[in-house]
Amino acid sequence: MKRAPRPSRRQLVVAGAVGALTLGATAILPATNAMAATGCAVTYTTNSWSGGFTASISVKNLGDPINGWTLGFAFPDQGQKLTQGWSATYQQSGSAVTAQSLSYNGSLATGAATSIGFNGTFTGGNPTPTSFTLNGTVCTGGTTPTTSTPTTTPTTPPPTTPPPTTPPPTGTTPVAINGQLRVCGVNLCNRYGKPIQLRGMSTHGLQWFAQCYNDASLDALSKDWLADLLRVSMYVQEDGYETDPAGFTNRVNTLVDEATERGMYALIDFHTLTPGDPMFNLERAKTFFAAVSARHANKNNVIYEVTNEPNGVSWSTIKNYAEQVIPIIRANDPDAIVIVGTRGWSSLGVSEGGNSTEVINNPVNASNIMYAFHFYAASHKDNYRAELERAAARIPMFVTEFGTVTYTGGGAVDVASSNTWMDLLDRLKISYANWTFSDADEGSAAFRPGTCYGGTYTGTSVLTDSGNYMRNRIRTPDNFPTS
Ligand code: IDC
Repeated sequence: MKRAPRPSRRQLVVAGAVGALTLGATAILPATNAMAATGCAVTYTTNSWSGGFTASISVKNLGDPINGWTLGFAFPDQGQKLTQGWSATYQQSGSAVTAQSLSYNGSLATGAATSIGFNGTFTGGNPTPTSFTLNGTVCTGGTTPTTSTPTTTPTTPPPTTPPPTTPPPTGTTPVAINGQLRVCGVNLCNRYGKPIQLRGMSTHGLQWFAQCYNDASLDALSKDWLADLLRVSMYVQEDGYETDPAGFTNRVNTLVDEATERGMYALIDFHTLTPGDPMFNLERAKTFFAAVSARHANKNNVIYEVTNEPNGVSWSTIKNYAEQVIPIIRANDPDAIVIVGTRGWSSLGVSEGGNSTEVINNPVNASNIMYAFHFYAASHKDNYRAELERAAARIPMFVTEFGTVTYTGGGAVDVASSNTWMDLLDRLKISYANWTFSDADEGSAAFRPGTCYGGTYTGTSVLTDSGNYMRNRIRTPDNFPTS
């Protein structure tokens, strides 16, 4: 493709807590003919807090279409350290940083842009780099021509490729609207790049309540409860996965397929609980996640939760475990979100006397990940809420399990505490799955005992207090943003 050079332009805009800038100027002309036209424009925006910052980067290709890209830049200050990135694979060496495209955002047509970002720490100064390269070309906002005779008067106007737009939804289910999700900043974002909250239910242990998961119950979850999410809770011990790996893998796969058919997101929970050290199950986790990620690699609705509730172990052990399991998932399903449990039964450490600082200062070395937080409303109150809110401003949080009752899974619904929790999650757009979509004989179960042998799951007559409470919260309109 031959194109005329554009007039040079240069602009610098500074905005935001630390700064935002757009770079633009004519690029250096190549000496050879018939080179692909190259050119790029980068917008880099940061938000900072004491010691940390989030960078949001828009990368626009102004040259010929490219398939795979590497963005390069240098932090102006050696004290800046990239901690967790998303939508690209990041590497930092000294102050030099590279961000490499992933399979889903590597292709950029002429004029197309994609958004990536990361969290970082800094000791002071301005964390805004001043120069970027895309596949080695300095991003000056201009285009380089394909010929070495740039003085020729252009005979064709510059291309008028419209900005890329995400196609409108093809259906009304949560997955049809939101598509492949990704982490952006501290949020869970849909295919329009907009933060969303998923609201849904967790199964009970598949080894005990298989009878509760069938077409009728899952139809009720999707069409009567209007849930966005099914968490598939596969215990590893307590007569779970370890007793029949192939059988439990099949059950999980079947339930993921059932969620997919109904346009719901599926959260695959490797439900470790006792023992609390996830390393006890490392080899099982590797085998299991290799199988399920291969099976669901082409789906856009699967989220992986690599360990349910680590307890009695350090954050560094959990992180080490996650960093061994995540690459196995990524090898098959590179763009899926992975959720990592936190210390103290996924309490961000609070239930073991800690807090989220250990995670914020030492995040899992992987992109597109979130951290799990669990609570039981009758047991866990203001100090847990405060810690979740503090963490959620820094790292992406997902409430993969919670109860309206006590942490034993039993007792009465604590309406006041549950309301406060739900309002907090809604306000922060934190996604959640409630324990449990089952008829277990315990206060946390949504259905009255015996429901799963009856065949009817819709309406309120089959529900417990907790089920009724959760159905009311979940079935309000989602209002997912679509532009
Ligand atoms: C509980 C179940 C209960 C079961 C017990 C042990 O409700 O029927 O006997 O596990 O397996 C969690 C765990 C979750 C617990 C739940 C309630 O993730 O497995 O389920 N809970 O105790 N963390 C905090 C509470």
